[in-house]
Amino acid sequence: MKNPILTIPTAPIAGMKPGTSGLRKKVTEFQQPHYLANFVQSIFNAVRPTEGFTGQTLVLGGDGRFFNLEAAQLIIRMAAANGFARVLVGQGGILSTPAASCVIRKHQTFGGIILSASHNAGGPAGDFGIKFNAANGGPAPEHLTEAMYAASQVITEYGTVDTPDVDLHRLGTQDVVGMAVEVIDPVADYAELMGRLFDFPKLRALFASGFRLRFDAMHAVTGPYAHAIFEGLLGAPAGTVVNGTPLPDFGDHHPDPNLVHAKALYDVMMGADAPDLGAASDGDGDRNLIIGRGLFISPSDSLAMLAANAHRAPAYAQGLAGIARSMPTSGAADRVAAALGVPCFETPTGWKFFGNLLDAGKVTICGEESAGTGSDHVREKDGLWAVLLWLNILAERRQSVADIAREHWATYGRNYYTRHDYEEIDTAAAHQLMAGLRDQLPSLPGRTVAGKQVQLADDFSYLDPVDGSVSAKQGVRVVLEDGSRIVYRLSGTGTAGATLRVYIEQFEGDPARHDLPTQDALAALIAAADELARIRELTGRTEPSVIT
Ligand code: VG1
Ligand code: CO
Repeated sequence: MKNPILTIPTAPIAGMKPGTSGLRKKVTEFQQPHYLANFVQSIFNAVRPTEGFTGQTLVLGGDGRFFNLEAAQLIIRMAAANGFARVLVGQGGILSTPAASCVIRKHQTFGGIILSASHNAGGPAGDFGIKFNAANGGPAPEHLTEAMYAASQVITEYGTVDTPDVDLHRLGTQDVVGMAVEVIDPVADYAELMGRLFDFPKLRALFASGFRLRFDAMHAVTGPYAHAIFEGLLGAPAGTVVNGTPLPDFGDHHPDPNLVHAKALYDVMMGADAPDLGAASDGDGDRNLIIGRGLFISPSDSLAMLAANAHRAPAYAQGLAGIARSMPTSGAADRVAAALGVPCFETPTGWKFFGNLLDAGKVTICGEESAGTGSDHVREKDGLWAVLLWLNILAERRQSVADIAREHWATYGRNYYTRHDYEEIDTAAAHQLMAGLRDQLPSLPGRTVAGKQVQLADDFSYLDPVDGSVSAKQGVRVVLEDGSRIVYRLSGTGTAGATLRVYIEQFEGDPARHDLPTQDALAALIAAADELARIRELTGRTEPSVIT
């Protein structure tokens, strides 16, 4: 019989450097001959143990976007050729990012490949992405993504097998040249984990008492999870979950749960007869948007409020070991950590930097200003987890989201916070802008910005307290004498031009001033941010594309 394993000669393709979260490119780029195969083989080459993949299991799933199914078939073939014993794949190729992390950990596998470009648009003209998570269930740390990139620059061949497609819709085990492909229910393991973390009987009682949730799955991956958990296990009425069917192009929307792309949800929550809680998630289910009746909760505030109240959910009843937040995320969580008497860690942007802290047991809850919150239950941020924790807190406190927020600010003070994104600006202009800021850094301390003295101006560098690795150039920050901050960095997830993110924060201790519109409260700093970086002048933009 002819050997079904094929070794295909190939050559390096430029530009395969993973960004903040995996390799993201236009679908059309991934569709080029050998492109996906080159990167998958580069992953395998970078992570292969000396003894090979014999006996190892790979987890595979994605957010349901266009090109996921073709990619899944190729990866299964390549896993077989590379010697894996088993692939666990979500039915229909579906696994949310947090569910993939859960499956990797629960089944003690080698790791997993997640097919997603997260909040980026999908469809044939949209984006595709691929990321590798290690055995702890977390995103590959920087030394591994660097190794993948290095492997992609010297690749000469990849392995695949000449076999028909597996049926990804049929649950159960199929054989691919001696490798077992097990198609699993993408929701089951994850739902079971959520049931252990939270007080489901109490949440059922909450919904039975008439509590109203509106969850917008944005036609992305959380639809099946949200239907099964909220409307199934917790008995919320049908219609609680909207846009709950994953579509390859997300219904032609960006699956980004922010105030631009989830505007419909925002409008419902600000309208008459709004539900008690509005929430949304992104393409791959790791982000969350939280809106109370009449009040948007900034992700930075949500992290702080969840941390302050986490002990009300069974999983966190014993308290928190510590809290971690990404550098641009507001200091609201730091105030909670201080009150709890636990450490607060400041990491670069991207969930991969939380993995070591979580593995070492140094932190229990982590979060990013970009609507990512999670805990030590998996090694990814987790959108539905955040919604369930909010629900559990609401069920215990029996107060509105707005009342909880106002009490929180009265206790800890309010960190007014906003992020301004300038999307798809000219790449050269973006780099010029950042270089201009870096040049100013030495002369900024002592200067007056927005009426206050600059206390610290630097390009954030992170020393990982667990493995001692250093990640430099993680964002320019200008900190004023009262702790107010302006932070600038370029996005590492876009696929067209550059995206400048400007993060602005100011603390307000006086409860009489806790109800200002955020953009008004921060107006002086917003103007100063433009002046310092010459944003209008260099980008030609008069306003941000997205304000959160
Ligand atoms: C963005 C966010 C970052 C997040 C990353 C991945 O990165 O700012 O906080 O971890 O997306 O999230 P960047 O480099 O574009 O700022 V997701 O939901 O795309 O996996
Ligand atoms: Co995401």
